[in-house]
Amino acid sequence: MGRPILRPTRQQLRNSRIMAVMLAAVLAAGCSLGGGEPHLTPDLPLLPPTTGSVEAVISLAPEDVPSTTTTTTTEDGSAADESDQVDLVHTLFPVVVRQLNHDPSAYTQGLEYFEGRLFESTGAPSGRSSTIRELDAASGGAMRSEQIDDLYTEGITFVDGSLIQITWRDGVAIVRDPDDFSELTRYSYEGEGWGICYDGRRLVMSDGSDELHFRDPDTFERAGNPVSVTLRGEALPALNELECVDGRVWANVWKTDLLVEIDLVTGEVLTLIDASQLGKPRPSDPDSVLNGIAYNPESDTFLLAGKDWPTMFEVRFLPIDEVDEAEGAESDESNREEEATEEATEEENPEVDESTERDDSN
Ligand SMILES: [Ca+2]
Repeated sequence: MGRPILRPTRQQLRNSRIMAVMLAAVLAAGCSLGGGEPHLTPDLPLLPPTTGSVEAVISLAPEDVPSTTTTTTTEDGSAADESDQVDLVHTLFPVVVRQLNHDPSAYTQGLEYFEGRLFESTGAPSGRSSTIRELDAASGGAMRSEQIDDLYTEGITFVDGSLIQITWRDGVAIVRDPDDFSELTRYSYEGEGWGICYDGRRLVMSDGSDELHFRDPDTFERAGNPVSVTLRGEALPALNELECVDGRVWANVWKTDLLVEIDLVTGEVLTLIDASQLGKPRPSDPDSVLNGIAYNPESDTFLLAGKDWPTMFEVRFLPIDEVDEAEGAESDESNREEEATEEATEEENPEVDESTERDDSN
């Protein structure tokens, strides 16, 4: 059964394009995202935190962005148009296909599907306790939650059916049985742990810097050299929650509304996702940032979350231009689907369609 698709408005799309261009400009200017003290001591955000700031920029930008075209002189004296560089990184927009509930007291650090089941790891800011949870993959509600009092837990992933949960500054990774969360073993490691994913061969781990480290899935020992992640040639720090998909890695960029798709061989960012319009209004706490990305191979969709957000979003990433061009027609189609869904639900009762209920809930 088709489900209503929430489409961004033209204004949101224009904002998105300009945000992407601004990101490129800020990074090109060498602006640091800052490091250390993650989650507790926020640095200045990379991008303007409010829509208002973006709209102020819109008034200065021509209708058709990207608008940062500049001409520079190369070493051989010829002129180079930098607008070509902007186009090398694709910017996509998350189109919401379904909303799921999320515990508004869950400080999301890791989100992962495993064989159709959904798991979440939460951190422990301001005296809260860390947790490991299994969520209802259909509704998002917590089915099981185990409190972890002595660790500040971060990202999670699965290797051979076992769940691996890393910690921020405790220097340990806990291997758990996903059915009862019992500890099977634990590994020690140097440095901080932020995000982790498994590409089928190696564990990939972030530590808040611009580097991704590789580890042996059987020993948790370092495996090979880390890869430095760059966006248009500039280091991209503050890589947070990770998701391995088809040999590439997706990452939340901490304290921003951006996700990036990273080539693990070159470290280059291939795709930018601007999620600045997702989940608004959001919790007022400045630490309640977008974080948590899980790929569901069964539906070929991504699930995005935020720290202490009341809602998670199942999304597809769509090229902005395609959304822009198709917006009108698809919006009409979406309305027809929504009406058809409502009619079908009314006719097919008494079994209430849970998915329809969820579309209306937060
Ligand atoms: Ca993940």
